[in-house]
Amino acid sequence: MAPQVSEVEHIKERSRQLRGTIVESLADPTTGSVSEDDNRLLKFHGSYQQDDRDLREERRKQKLEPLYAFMLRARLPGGVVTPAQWLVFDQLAQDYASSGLRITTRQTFQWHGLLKHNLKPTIAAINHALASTIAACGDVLRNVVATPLPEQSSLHAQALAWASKLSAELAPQTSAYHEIWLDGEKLVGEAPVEPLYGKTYLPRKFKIGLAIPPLNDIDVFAQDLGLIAIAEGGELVGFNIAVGGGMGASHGDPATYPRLAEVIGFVTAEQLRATAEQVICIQRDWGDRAVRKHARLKYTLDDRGTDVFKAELEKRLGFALQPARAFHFDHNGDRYGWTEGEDGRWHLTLKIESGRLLDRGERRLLTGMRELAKVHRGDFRMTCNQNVIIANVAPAERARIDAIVAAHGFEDYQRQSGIRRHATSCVALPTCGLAMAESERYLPTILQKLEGLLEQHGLRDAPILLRLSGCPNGCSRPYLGEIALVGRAPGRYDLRLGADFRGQRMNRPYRENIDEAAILAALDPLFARYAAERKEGEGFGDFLLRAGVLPDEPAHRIPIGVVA
Ligand code: SRM
Ligand code: SF4
Repeated sequence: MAPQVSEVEHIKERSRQLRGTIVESLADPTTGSVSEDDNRLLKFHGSYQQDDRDLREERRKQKLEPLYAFMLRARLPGGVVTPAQWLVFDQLAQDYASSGLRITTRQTFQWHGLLKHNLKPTIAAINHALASTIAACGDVLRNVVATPLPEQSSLHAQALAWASKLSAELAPQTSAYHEIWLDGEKLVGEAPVEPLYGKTYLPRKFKIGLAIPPLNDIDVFAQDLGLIAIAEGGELVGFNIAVGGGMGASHGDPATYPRLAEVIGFVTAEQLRATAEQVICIQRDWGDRAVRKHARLKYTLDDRGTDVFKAELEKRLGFALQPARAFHFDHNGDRYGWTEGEDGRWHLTLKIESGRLLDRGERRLLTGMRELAKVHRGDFRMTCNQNVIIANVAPAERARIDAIVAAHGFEDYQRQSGIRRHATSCVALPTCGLAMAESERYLPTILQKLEGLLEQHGLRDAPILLRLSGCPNGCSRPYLGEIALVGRAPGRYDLRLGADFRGQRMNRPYRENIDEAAILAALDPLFARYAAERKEGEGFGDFLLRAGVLPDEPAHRIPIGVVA
């Protein structure tokens, strides 16, 4: 008997390599939505159908269909955007999107609120600007992320080239994308089967991230495949390979859990392409196609054993991985302000709260970035902490950039509290269909209250890593926050504590399903102890473990919903 597979596998299989009936769905004037099957397939093209959850109830009462709109995500390996591309993306945000440009936790852009008939012109414009949205979502290799700050210029350029190469060479090959969005030639008959992905693509999404120590600003251990660049004498010699990271989980389901990737060895730069491909192929062949919640590489590894996985990888590669090389990470936050690269070019990292670029009162961030793009001669880099770097600025240009930044009300990172500087939050309501609680819209409120508490304890400038998620899927990588709030229900969160600010240790559950008053009440005495008892330079998460507030157990797999 053939093994049972989930319905999504059937949808993929009969889709003729991601075509389905997307063209017909887009042309249907009777609804703002697409069919359910096409909605599944649309993800592979970079878009999710959503509806405005703030208006759901009201529209239901009025017997109207939900206010359907589409989120579109770009594929930008390494988060690099040229000024010309920026201006195109910005124009699309002005013409078609509901809430500006949104920098994501995987250093790319999302546009929210696109109406169905605007999807095609938007995707076409992105492609004409020499970018794409293909495989930004879906059961494929997603946007490959890489340390964005080009301080170590030559090493960084090599690492970025690797991110682009992997992204391009391991992307789906189907011509469906061109056919649907770019008026490419229409396929007649059966679609040729993808060489890497086959007819059914991967069992689930797959993520690769490349970090250059000492910066772990991409959270390399949260990736399905994490690559840690190893340099000798300033030259890239290869990568440590880490497998099986992932943040997603479901409340009350112990079969799902966040997990950190494990380092299984080292490969030379020449061996990297084949290694990445074979890791993907094993997951393609071994991943769970019956239960989607159990279909990430992390579960394959835990089910089969990391040793078994490594042996299979070496067998398929025809060579053994070398022992992992030594590496050290300092932290996983961004470095704000100006930094000088080895080549004398300058880079300015700006704090963007929740990555949302929008004009609101004095804060005219969308306009400010547009003005910067008009004059900037280098490029822009999105960061995985939802910030933006104005990169590769000649020394003589700095003053002009500074003036534009000052005129548009960007967050003044120098005056911000330690916790505000490093806080991130996922999108959540009103667009995310999976959100159980507010996240991006709640961040300003909770930050202000936490700042109030911290100030009382003389901790205003303590750099504490706060991460907020509207549900346990973990899009802001909350399990790597020194403090994390993970949404349970409107106004209620799990409070997790104790990650290390280097992205190498996950936090532990501390209180479950509590409201704001209980969150503040739980943190107040801990802040007091931290202020009184911390050692010089000791992080909040590290302190909580040393002080015995949380158990200090080695764990790359910590269940959701079990209070320490
Ligand atoms: Fe995510 C689903 C937003 C990074 C784990 N994520 C979603 C969806 C598409 C909701 C849905 O399926 O209907 C969210 C759309 C919200 C909206 O309205 O825009 C969404 N995820 C995001 C973004 C935009 C969060 C942000 O605030 O920046 C990030 C886009 C990244 C990108 O550019 O590609 C985003 N998501 C992540 C990350 C972080 C990362 O990759 O570094 C994770 C945790 C790492 C991981 O994959 O394990 C993440 N998202 C998930 C999951 C849980 C997957 C799992 O293994 O269980 C879901 C739910 C799912 O896939 O079923 C999800
Ligand atoms: Fe939506 Fe949950 Fe991801 Fe937040 S963590 S964007 S609420 S899926």
